[in-house]
Amino acid sequence: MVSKAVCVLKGTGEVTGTVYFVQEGYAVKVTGEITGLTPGGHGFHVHAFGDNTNGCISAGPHFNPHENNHGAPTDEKRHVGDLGNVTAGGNGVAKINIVDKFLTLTGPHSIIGRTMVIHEKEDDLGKGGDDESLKTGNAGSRLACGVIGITQ
Ligand SMILES: [Cu+2]
Ligand SMILES: [Zn+2]
Repeated sequence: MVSKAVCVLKGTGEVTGTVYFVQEGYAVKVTGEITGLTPGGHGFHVHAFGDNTNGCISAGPHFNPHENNHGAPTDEKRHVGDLGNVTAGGNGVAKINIVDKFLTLTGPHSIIGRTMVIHEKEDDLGKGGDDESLKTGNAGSRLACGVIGITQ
């Protein structure tokens, strides 16, 4: 049974980060740090594929095994990958400390082998009032990403 995972975020620019995942019962605790961001909120999601052949774009859409619309982490219906926003301070550093009940490291909907993406813009959490809001949260381009892998 996999209980821990890690992801190193890299992109074409300055943004880098490390994200840790620990299975805690039916929830996953997500911690870590991302640096090189502009101050403010940045969309943070698990995307469907662990494919980085053409950079972060190859990771595909948000991980969405239940075919729901995009939403907030607190919504009952959302993409499994919807972790909302992380917020960078004036120093460009975002500290991550999330417990999420949709993520899992085991079973058919495991996030292992999929990709974590940090975005250019703030995620509108599906409340933006347009079609794109219900798919991506209008979070803009993909600044950095990494495949989620098993660790000890
Ligand atoms: Cu995303
Ligand atoms: Zn989504």
